[in-house]
Amino acid sequence: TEPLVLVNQDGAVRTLTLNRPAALNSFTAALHRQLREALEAAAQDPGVRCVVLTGAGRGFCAGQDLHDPDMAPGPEGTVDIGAVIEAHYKPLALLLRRMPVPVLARVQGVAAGAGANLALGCDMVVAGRSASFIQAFSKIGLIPDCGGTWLLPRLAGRAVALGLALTGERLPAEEAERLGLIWRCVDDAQLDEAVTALAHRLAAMSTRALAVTRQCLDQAVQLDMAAALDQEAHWQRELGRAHDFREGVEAFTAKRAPVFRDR
Ligand code: T3D
Repeated sequence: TEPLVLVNQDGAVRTLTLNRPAALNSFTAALHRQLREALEAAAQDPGVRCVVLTGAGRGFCAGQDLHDPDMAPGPEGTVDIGAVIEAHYKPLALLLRRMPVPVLARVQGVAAGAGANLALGCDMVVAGRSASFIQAFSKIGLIPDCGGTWLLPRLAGRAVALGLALTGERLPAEEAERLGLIWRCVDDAQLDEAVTALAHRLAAMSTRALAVTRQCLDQAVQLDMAAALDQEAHWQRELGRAHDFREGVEAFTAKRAPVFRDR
């Protein structure tokens, strides 16, 4: 049987492709398991310095598979969605946030429900012009999950976050870029080139510094300024002792390209 996550390695860039195109790459328990395994394998592999997450076919990911047996009502006529969240969406959102390498979402077509928040939970999102993001949850009586309640107000502010989450409206990629939800919207024909170039650029940088940067930014939004400055001092001290800082300065002085290795 076809794997539900395709894994491709190009230099130091590992691309993970959600592979249930007939169901717009919506999540089943099996897809969750394979994606987590693939992310964990990438995290542990020193040859990986950037991960690209994308979807096969015409969509990125339509969120939870609403036809999955996990969604079938139990004896009392209700569905234990909490169990699915605890088992799958929570660990996935945290795993993404803690990856030791930058994670790039390449979004073609629709990213809906948890699929939208999976993309928005990546470090940078590059989307084709025909892509769109849908906080579909309110339409089926749920709230944004897979980190959506945390991500949306931080990415776009309260007014936009609530507008998107309450209406469940389709947000075209161009608008998503304008609102600051994603990094770039590019012409569909340029998507592969743009993602490949950015991924290799990130892969050549100091992986450790990039991972610490994400961690510090995420922490700092919850800190007062003095505490954020303490955090900067702590990590700058750590990174200042590491190989990559010496290499970066040496390369700059010698006017050559740096060769980073800390991860
Ligand atoms: O456990 C929990 O439930 C908690 C977790 C919740 C997290 C969530 O993600 S909740 C939100 C779930 N997702 C949605 O509500 C989105 C549902 N899908 C749609 O609204 C539309 O499909 C799209 C807007 C995403 C795309 O529309 P369109 O017109 O481009 O495509 P389509 O024809 O609707 O879908 C194409 C096929 O994919 C179709 O199958 P078919 O008829 O050709 O055999 C459709 O049923 C299937 N599909 C799309 N989304 C899902 C799906 N199958 C299962 N689950 C889906 N979410």
